[in-house]
Amino acid sequence: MNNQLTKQSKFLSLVLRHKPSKIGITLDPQGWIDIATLIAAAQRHGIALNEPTLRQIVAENNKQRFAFSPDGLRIRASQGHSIAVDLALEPETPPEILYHGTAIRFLESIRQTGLEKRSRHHVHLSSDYTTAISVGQRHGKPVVLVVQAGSMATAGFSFSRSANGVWLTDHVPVEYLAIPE
Ligand code: HQG
Repeated sequence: MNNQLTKQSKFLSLVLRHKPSKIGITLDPQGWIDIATLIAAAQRHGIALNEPTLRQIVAENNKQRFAFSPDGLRIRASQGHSIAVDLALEPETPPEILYHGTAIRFLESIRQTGLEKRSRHHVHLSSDYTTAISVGQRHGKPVVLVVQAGSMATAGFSFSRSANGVWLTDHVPVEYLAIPE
């Protein structure tokens, strides 16, 4: 993805996850916005966005962060919101093990309270170790925690999976985490 597209993609993350008011739009309760409305609002605020560019961003985004509605008329972020949206994801049975990448400096606090959702709507978990490392790296020296997701599900904790394959849950208590010393 070239620089211009990456910039537009970051702008989309901002308005579709965190601050739609920045360009005067409102998302529906499931986080969707009409593509034509989004493009017009972006253009009014000096962001050169058009439909082909939007389609390219959705197709090429490295984490598949955005998705079109089945009728192709609306777009939303697949996960990672800080504003209130209900993605209406179905609960799904997770694999036995999931991974959470974080920074070493957070471990002491995580040992006290387990994994919390912080400013997001869920705790984000990955099914592969490599993804977890790169998620953790965003915060500092990375460390990967192993989550006993299968045991959590058996104990009644609910999991769902976003359109881009991120596993989501509300809280991971310490007893389901392997935390390195
Ligand atoms: C940490 C990216 C102290 C948690 C990624 C994480 C992901 C605690 C940070 C998505 C804690 C929150 C989400 C506790 C959790 N004490 N720290 N009790 N519980 N934390 O960014 O999981 O690029 O909100 O370990 O790929 O890093 O945005 O969550 O380090 O899917 O598309 O608090 O964001 O995707 O950080 O990342 P974040 P995350 P995008």
